[in-house]
Amino acid sequence: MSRDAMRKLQDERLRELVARVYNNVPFYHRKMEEAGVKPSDIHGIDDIVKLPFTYKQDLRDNYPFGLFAVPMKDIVRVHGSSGTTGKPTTVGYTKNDIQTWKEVVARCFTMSGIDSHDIVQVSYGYGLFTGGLGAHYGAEEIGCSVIPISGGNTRRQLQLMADFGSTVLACTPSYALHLADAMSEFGYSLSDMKLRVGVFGAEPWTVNMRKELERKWNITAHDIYGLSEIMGPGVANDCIYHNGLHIHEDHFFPEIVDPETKEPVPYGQEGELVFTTLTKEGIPLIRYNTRDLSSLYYDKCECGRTTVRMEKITGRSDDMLIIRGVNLFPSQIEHVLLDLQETSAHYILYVDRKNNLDTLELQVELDENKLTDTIRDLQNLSRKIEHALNSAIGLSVKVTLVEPKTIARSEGKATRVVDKRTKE
Ligand code: DLL
Repeated sequence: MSRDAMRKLQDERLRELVARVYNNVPFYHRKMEEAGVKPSDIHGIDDIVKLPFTYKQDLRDNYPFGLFAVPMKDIVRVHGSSGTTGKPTTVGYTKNDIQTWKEVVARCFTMSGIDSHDIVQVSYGYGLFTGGLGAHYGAEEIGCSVIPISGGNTRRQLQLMADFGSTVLACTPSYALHLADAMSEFGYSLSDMKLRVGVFGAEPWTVNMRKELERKWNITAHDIYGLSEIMGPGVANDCIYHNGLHIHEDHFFPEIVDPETKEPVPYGQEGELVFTTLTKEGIPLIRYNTRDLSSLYYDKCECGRTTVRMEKITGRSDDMLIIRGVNLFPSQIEHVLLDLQETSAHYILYVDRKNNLDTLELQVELDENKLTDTIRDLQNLSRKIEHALNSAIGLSVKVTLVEPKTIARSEGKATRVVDKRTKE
């Protein structure tokens, strides 16, 4: 689709959406009144900036179903977040929403080179989390054979992967790493597996981690992005050129805003990613601020797709650590570690405050194939990592090397940071 045709479609869809939420969702009616904007003020997509933002707190305040735009009889599915940080947030889907969701995940999988010949092992969790069912419906839509194994039970994952000849693995990148490392423990090797593609997402991961997973599994790995508030997995995905993630902007209109001022940023600049769900019926969201940090590019991709691309997520604005005044994202640590290729990719960062000074300790597991017994080797290795981290992030980090398999593995989203500082 040409950019002009896409704009036209977005113009129409936004107008229709704004009228719909104004009439059906008291929360949006009120917010628009407060902002002094009426549906008749929205002529096209450029007018989106007149509309108020929506935040996670708004979903919490209207828990569970207060933002739904249709009666419950038209809702066919409910998903939600785990609610580890406060009340859970809930989202509802109509039949049409499920159809759209299938379609966008199918596009993501197609972009990853997957077709009806593939056997897709869905190792994202099934349940209120959107990963499992989202990937499942999308893969079925393109005619793949789906193995709905869900997350966890690593031995069984590997056994079925070998026995069924799974060609695609869909799970979080941290779980894909764990599964790769667990192969030898359970008596499997790459030659037992037919895997060729990974579709990984639900948590931030670096380009270096992609390369590591591609090497360990001998696959091509793709990045799938999404969030339950907007739909679940399937909002965007990278194509074979891995040059950013193509956003399905006929359904999810993206903007980037400054994290402080919430004003739109200049073209190509990083900021918070904001989405408007142009077609969603169950719980349409206007200018939902994801807090995910990215930037947008509208030029045509080498693959031929004309849809806007978002840069791989570097982290969330609320995940940014401020250490002795320096901004730090956990992904920067991962980047350095995987560049060095001297340890495993399993790590955890402890942040503390001693005598009013922030301290950083990085625990990282030794690589099983590069174990050493000499204390000098270990000391040299920690110093090498400390040095590399210091020059990359400008902070001193105490590196503690730990034995393989001592850092807790995650079957879903990994915990990479433990911040022990008391919040002031
Ligand atoms: O994680 C949906 C999903 C499932 C996406 C499976 C991809 C694959 P939530 O649990 O609502 O939904 O969490 C959404 O996870 O705002 C990001 O911070 C993060 N996230 C999701 N995908 C990526 C990704 C699912 N590819 C939150 N890269 C989002 C970086 C991601 N972060």
